[in-house]
This record gives sequence, structure tokens and C-alpha cells, in this order.
Amino acid sequence: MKTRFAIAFIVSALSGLAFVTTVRADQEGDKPPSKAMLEKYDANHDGVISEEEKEAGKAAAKEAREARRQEELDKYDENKDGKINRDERAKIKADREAEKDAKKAKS
Ligand SMILES: [Ca+2]
Ligand SMILES: [Ca+2]
Repeated sequence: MKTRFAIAFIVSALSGLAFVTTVRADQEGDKPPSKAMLEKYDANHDGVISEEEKEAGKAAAKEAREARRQEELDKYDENKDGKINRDERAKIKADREAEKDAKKAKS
């Protein structure tokens, strides 16, 4: 019984510590950004992602998403209703698969 209590105590103490550490890292922003994040957002390559860079990155991602959506619409929206329905979506998927296969065949 005593051991069980001790373990419970240690576990709760540890999770409390982890919580504090996480919160602190968030507050101070001293958690180093991942390499992928830096590649994506760190425009001036100073190893820090500023608010501006974050916003710019988000805007770029949104733009890219919308561009791709528009491209899909241009190419696959056969009934021109401005939306991709299930049949049209199936065609996109089929094309993607074909592309993947083509790449595989090349390599
Ligand atoms: Ca930067
Ligand atoms: Ca459509």
C-alpha cells in the first residue's frame, strides 16, 4: 500500500513538473522551433520565427491551398458549379494515383 502511494505521488509530481515546463516554454517562447518549421517560416534565416514570419507563412500556405483548389476546379469541375462533387473528386484521386504510378514506373 505504501509503495503504491509513493508511486502515485511520484507520477503526479512528475506530470506536474512536465506541465510547468511546457507552460513555461510556451510563455517564454524558448522552445526551439523544429527544422521543418524553420525551413517553412524563417524567411530571414535568423533561426527565430517572428510573428511576421509566422503570419506570412500562414498566408502563403493559405494562398497555396486556394491556388490548388482553384486548379482542381479549373481542371475537374465538369459541371461548372464551382464545387467538386463526389464524381469529380474520384477523378482527382484517380489522376493522383496515376501520377504516383507513373513516378514509380520511372524510378
Ligand atoms: Ca526569422
Ligand atoms: Ca462540380
